Order: sequence, then C-alpha cells, then structure tokens
Amino acid sequence: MTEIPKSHPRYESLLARERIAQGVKDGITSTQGLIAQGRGEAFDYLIGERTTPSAKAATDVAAAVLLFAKRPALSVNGNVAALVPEGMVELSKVLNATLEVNLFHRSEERVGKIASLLRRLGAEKVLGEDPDETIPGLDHARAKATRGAIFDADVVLIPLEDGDRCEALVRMGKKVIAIDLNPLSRTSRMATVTIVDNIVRAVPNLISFAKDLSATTPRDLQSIFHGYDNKVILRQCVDEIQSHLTKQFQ
Ligand code: PTJ
Repeated sequence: MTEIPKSHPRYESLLARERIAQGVKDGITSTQGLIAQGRGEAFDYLIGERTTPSAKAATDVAAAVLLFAKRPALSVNGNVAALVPEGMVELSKVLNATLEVNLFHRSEERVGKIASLLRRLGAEKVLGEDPDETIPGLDHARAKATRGAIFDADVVLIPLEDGDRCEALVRMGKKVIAIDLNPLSRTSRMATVTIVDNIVRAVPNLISFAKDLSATTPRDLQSIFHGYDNKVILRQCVDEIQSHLTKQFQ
C-alpha cells in the first residue's frame, strides 16, 4: 500500500482508498467496488466527513434493534471486508450475531477468501459459502442466502447494499439496518433504520453503542426503537447536508 502520512489532511479518506485498492489486489473486493467507494466519498464530502447528529441517533437505535434481535445476521460484501473486517468480527461478537458473506458480483473464490479472512480475524460464525435458500423476488446472486444467517434472521445489517435486496428482506418481515452514505438511495429509503455515515465511522460507533446498551433490558431496548421514523432521520440528514454546504460559503 502507498504510505500515507498521518499528517495528511485527507488521511482517513486516502487510507480507505488504499484499503479498497488492496482489497481488489487481494481478490476480496470487486473492481466495481472501486466505483462504489468513489460514490460513497462524494456523499461523505457533502456530509462533512463526520458522524452527523441524525447518523448518531440512527446508530443508537440500530444498536438497540440488533441487541433485542433473536437471530441477528450481518451481511459482508467485498467493500465491507476491505474496509472494516476487524470491526465486523468484533460487532458479531458483541451482538452474538452470525456473519454471512453475500456478494452482488458473486464468485465462489471471492466468497471463500472473505470468509477465510473473517475466520482468520477470529470470527466464530461465518456462513455464505454454501447458501441453501433463495430470497424471494430477486433475480441476481444477492438472492442466495443461508439458513442460520440472513435467510431466517429477524434483523439483518446490510452495509453498502446495492439496491433491491433491502426491499426483499423487508418484504420477508425482517427489520433491516442499512449503512449507506447516500441518503437518497433505494436502500436508504427502504430500510427500517438507515445509518447515513461512512462504514469506517459507523461500525466502531455501533460497537461502542452496543457495548453501552448491553446491560439494558429487552423491554427498554424495544422502547428505544418504539416510535422511530426512518423518514424523519433521512429528512434531518438532508437538512444537515444543506446547512453544511451553506456554511462553506459564508
Ligand atoms: O462485493 P460485491 O460484489 O457484493 O459488491 C459490493 C458493491 C459495493 C460494489 C456493490 O454492492 C455495489 O455496486 O454497490 P453500490 O450500489 O455502488 O454502492 C452501495 C452504496 O454504498 C452507495 O449508495 C454508496 O454511496 C455507498 N457507499 C460506498 N462506500 C461507502 C458507502 N456507504 C458507507 N460507507 C462507505 N465507505
């Protein structure tokens, strides 16, 4: 990887680029993943490369929903595996959740490499290499799902999703938590809870909020979710972007 000095004003962003580029070289990330990262960066710029108050609120609710889940599952794709593999493993342990490798541009080789990486980092429950079910209503590889993980989960975390699977999972009656820097995407609009934040900030926040809430009773966790309205959060996010942009030229 290119050596990036910590003093560089765009250190975090350049580091993420390096991770994605390395992911492609290692056969973990798809080449299309480079484009996805670029799109994410553009939205992150508009957001101000920070965790906004609306993202913080959504992350707190997401942590509560994942904690009161009976069978939580965390979906991992090639970009997630390149950017936050250690974080996803830690999150799975804090939540007692199963990780499932699920790819849009699926190749069995890439699924295997990602699953091995997660196991090497200490993950105990990794599925996705032998999917035994299909998510109804999807015609692409993302439909592949596994019993014991995404297929029969009651709550699914889908970071950096590319479209209609979110809607299909919601149709199955699941609560879906999305991490997506684009507040306008189909995924962001369809999810039960959308965290509009960079995954490199959102996953550490989720881990820390889940740890903080770990002693909370299921009843109190449910009350954190009660009355949550994702549209209100997305509207707040767009307002935050607008006021951030306005401030740039004052
Ligand atoms: O590994 P695969 O084959 O499953 O493919 C994964 C990608 C990400 C390539 C695939 O799912 C895809 O094409 O996704 P999209 O639609 O290009 O990107 C999904 C969403 O993630 C977009 O709305 C991006 O803005 C957003 N995004 C990109 N990078 C980040 C991000 N959101 C949070 N953090 C990021 N770092």
